[in-house]
Amino acid sequence: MTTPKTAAADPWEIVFADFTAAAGIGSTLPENGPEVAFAGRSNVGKSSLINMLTGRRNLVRTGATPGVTRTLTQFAARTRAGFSFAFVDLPGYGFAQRSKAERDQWAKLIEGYLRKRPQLGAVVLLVDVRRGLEEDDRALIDFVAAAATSDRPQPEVILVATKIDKISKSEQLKALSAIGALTSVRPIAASSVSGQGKSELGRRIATALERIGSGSAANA
Ligand SMILES: Nc1nc2c(ncn2[C@@H]2O[C@H](COP(=O)(O)OP(=O)(O)OP(=O)(O)O)[C@@H](O)[C@H]2O)c(=O)[nH]1
Ligand SMILES: [Mg+2]
Repeated sequence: MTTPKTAAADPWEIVFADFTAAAGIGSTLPENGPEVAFAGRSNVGKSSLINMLTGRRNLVRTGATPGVTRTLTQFAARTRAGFSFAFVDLPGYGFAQRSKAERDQWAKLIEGYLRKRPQLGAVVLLVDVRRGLEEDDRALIDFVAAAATSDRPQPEVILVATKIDKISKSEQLKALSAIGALTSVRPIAASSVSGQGKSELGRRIATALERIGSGSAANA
């Protein structure tokens, strides 16, 4: 695998990104081409990673308090190579302080989306490198696999071990191989603070979405 040496040469770099819509239960996101959703525990850094990838520090609201993202939030994006697609930021799971009613609402919103979105080509699943893959994360992987239908093949799950800046190099190697041992997919090590993983993740997303074809006129 060759990694482009300069950002300017990177065809997967996102050169445009903008908010398009938010949806809750009972509303649907508009169609803005092939879609990639960002999933993971509350506070793991989903919204921060979208900001990092798009090079827009405040495109998506982030915060130290878990539960910041409460709706499905969609952003239109375009790569340097001219590929148009959409990001969807999902509310996080595993936020214990929430009431059962709130957790049920969450499940309904996310599961409805994952099950019914034909243009969903990839799910970026974030895990905190220090916590690894937990039960909720495995449940999400299983849910995505089970939601495949004849109309829609299973979206590709791209695993990201994030907040890698928080641990030393030797701890990183240990943590990444522990995560790798639990799944068949190799995690991408990333940090929204240092920008590590940006190019690899951009390439993986664009490749997965290009495979499902062009959902928007811009890609035709
Ligand atoms: N050190 C470090 N901090 C990070 C990183 N990514 C996110 N954070 C911090 O983690 C906190 C949560 O980040 P968010 O991006 O809001 O997390 P989220 O997954 O969108 O959270 P919810 O919307 O609540 O599900 C914020 O304080 C971020 O600044 C990272 O790569 N490194
Ligand atoms: Mg968020």
